[in-house]
Amino acid sequence: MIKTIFYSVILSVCTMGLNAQVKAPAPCGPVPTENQMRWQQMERYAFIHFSLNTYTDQSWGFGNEDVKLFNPEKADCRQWARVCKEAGMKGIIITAKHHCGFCLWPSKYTEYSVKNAPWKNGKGDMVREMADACKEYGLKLGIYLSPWDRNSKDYGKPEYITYFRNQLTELLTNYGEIFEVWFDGANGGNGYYGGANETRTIDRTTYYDWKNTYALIHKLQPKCVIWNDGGDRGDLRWVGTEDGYVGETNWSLLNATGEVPWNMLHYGVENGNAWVAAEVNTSIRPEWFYHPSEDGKVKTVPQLMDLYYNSVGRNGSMLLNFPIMPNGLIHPTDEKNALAFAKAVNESFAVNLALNKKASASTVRGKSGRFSAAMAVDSNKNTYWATDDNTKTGSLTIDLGKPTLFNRFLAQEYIRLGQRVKAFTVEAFVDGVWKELAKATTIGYKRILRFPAVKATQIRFTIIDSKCSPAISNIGIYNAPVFLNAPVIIRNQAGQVTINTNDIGPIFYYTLDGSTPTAKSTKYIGPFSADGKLEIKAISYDPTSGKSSPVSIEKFDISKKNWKLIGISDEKAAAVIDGDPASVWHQRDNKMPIDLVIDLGNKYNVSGFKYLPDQNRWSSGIITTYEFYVSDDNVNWKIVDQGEFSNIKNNPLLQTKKFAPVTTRYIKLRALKNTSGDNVAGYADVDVITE
Ligand code: FUL
Repeated sequence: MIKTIFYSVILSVCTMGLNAQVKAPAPCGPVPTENQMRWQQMERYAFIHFSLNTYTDQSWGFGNEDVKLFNPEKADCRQWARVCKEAGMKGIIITAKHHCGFCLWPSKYTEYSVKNAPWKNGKGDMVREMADACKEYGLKLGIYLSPWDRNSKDYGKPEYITYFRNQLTELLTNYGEIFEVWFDGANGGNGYYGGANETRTIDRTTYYDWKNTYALIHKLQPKCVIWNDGGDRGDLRWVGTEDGYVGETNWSLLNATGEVPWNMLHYGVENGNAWVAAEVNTSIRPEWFYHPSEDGKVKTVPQLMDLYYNSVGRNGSMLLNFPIMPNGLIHPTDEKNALAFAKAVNESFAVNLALNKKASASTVRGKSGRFSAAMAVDSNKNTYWATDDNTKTGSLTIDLGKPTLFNRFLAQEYIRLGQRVKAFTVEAFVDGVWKELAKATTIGYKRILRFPAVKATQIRFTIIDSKCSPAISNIGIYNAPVFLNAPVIIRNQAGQVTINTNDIGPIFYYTLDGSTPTAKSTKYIGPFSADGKLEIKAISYDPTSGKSSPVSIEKFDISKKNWKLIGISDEKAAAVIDGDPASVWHQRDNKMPIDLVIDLGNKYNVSGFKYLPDQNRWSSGIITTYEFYVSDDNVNWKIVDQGEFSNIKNNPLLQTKKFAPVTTRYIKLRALKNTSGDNVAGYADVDVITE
C-alpha cells in the first residue's frame, strides 16, 4: 500500500515536471468568453418570425395593424420545437416583438399584444409556450426584441428607453434561461407611433444607451450572449448580408464601436481588440415572414448545404429562419427541406477518415507528446497540435493507410487561446506526388473546404502564415454526398428562354405543361422561344450518378416583345426589361421623384407589378418608397398603388405588389426615396402581373 502511494507520488511529480517543461502557448490577442464558447459550439439554431405581419402579408408592420388579426387557430410551439430539434438545431430565437411593436407575450407595458387578440381569448402567451416547448425538446431559447417600435407613442423620446428596458426585463425574468438576445438594426423612419403617423429619426448608436441595457442583461441573464447590429458591439456580429454567407476570410475579432463598416462585419478584423464572432442569419424562404406566394421558393437541400458551408464552414454560426403560417404552424415544405438538410449534414460528416490515423508534424511544441500531431486527430476538443512560440508555420501529414476517396477537409483551431491561422494549404499524395487541393486563409472555430473528390493515401495540411504559433485541435477528412443545384431559368425581352447552373457538367430537362420534369422530359439543348404567359419547370441531371436536382419553377407573365421605355435614350436602359437579374440600369436626376414610364404596347388588365433592385453587393438606387400609376394615353395618369419596399436594404429581394385590376397600356413606377438618400433609381428588372 505504502509502495503504491510512493510510486503514484513519484509518477505525478514526474508528469508535473514534464508539463511544467512544455507550457501551453499564451493566448494570442482576444479570446472568447465562456458564453461565446458555449454559443459557438451550438453551430446551428433557428429563428421564428411570427407577428401581425403574418396576417397582412407584409415584411414590416407600420404599427397600426389591428391586434384582432392575430388568431393562429392551430398555433403549436411544440411543432416548431420538434422541427428544429429534428433539423439538428440547438436553440430557437423567437420574434417576441418585431418592428410593428406587437408583443407575442402579454406585456404589462402595452395594450398592443396577445392579451387583446382573439387567440385563446386574450389569455395566450406565445413566448411562454415557446419556452415550454424548448424545454421539452432540449433546446435553448433566445429572444428577438426589436428596438424600433412603430406602435409606441414614445418611440424617439427618452421615455421609450424605459419602456424598452421594462419589456426586456419581463422577457429576461419570466421565461427561464435565455441564450441570446437579438437587437435588430432597422431603426427610425415613419410609423404609427400611437396615432402620430409621422417620421421619427434617432441616432441608433446613441439613442438606446446600450451600455446600461447590456448591464441589465448581464445582471438578469449572466449566461446570455448579445447580438446587436447598430450600437455598441455585443458578443456577436451581423455579417453584412441576410443571404446566408460570411467572408471566406473570417476573423472572430472586431475593432470598432458604433456603426461598423461592411467589410469589418463580413470579414472581421485580423488585429481586432475584441472577440465578436460572426452569426450568419438567413431565412429558409426569401422573406422572414410567411407569404403564401413563397410556398414554391423554400430553400432546397443543395441551397441549404451551401449556406452551411458558407456559415458553419467559415467560422460562423448558422441562424436559419422559419416563417410561421397564419394558422400557427411551420409549412410542410419548410419542415421537409429542413429535415432533409439535417440528414445531408449528418451523412456528409458521419465518417471522419482521419480519426486516429497515423499523423506526423514537421514541428511539435517542445517535442512534447502533449502537443503532438496525434492531438489533432484524436476527437478530443481539449487537446491540440501546437508548435514552439516562434514557429508560425508547419505541416501535419495524415497517413490514411490505403487509397481513400474524399472531397471535404475540416480544420479547427483551439480558439480558447485566440484565433491565429492566416493562411494554409491542403495537399493530397496521389500517384506518388503531392497535389494541391485547396488554399485558404482563416480557420477559427471551424473551417470546411470543398473540392472535387480525390483518391489518395496521405493528406498534408500546411500552415503558411499565422499571427502566433498555431494550435490545431481537430482535423477531419470526409467523403460527402454531392447535391446538384436547381437550374436558373431566365427569359429575355424577345421571349428566349435560357436554363443554366453554376455546377459543372449537368444536363437539363424541362416542361411547359406544369408537369414535374424528369430525365424523360424535353432535353434542353440551348435557348428556345416560349413567349407569353407560361410556367416553366426544369431540373439539372447528372447522367453518371443518375442524380437530379430539386425542381426550379419560373412563372412568366405577358410578352415583353412590344414594351418600350418612354423618354429614355440611354441604350443600357434595356436592362430594366431584359429579364436578366444580373443586368442593371441606373436612372439619375437632380431631384426625387424619379419616374420610369413603360409602354406595354397593348392594353392589359394589370393587377400588380414586380421590382427587382440592383443585385450587386455595392448596389445603388434601391427604391424604398414608391407610387405606381397607370394611363391609357401617357398623358392622364391615375395612381393605383403606393407604399414602401420594407427591409429592401438588408434583403434586396424581388418586390411584388398587387392592387385591384385595372386596364392600361402605360405604367409608371415613381421612386420617391431610396436607401442612400440620393437621386438615383436602380432597376435590375421591372415586370407586371396581369389577371
Ligand atoms: C432585419 C429585419 O428588418 C427583418 O424584418 C428581419 O427581422 C431580419 C432578421 O432582420 O433586419
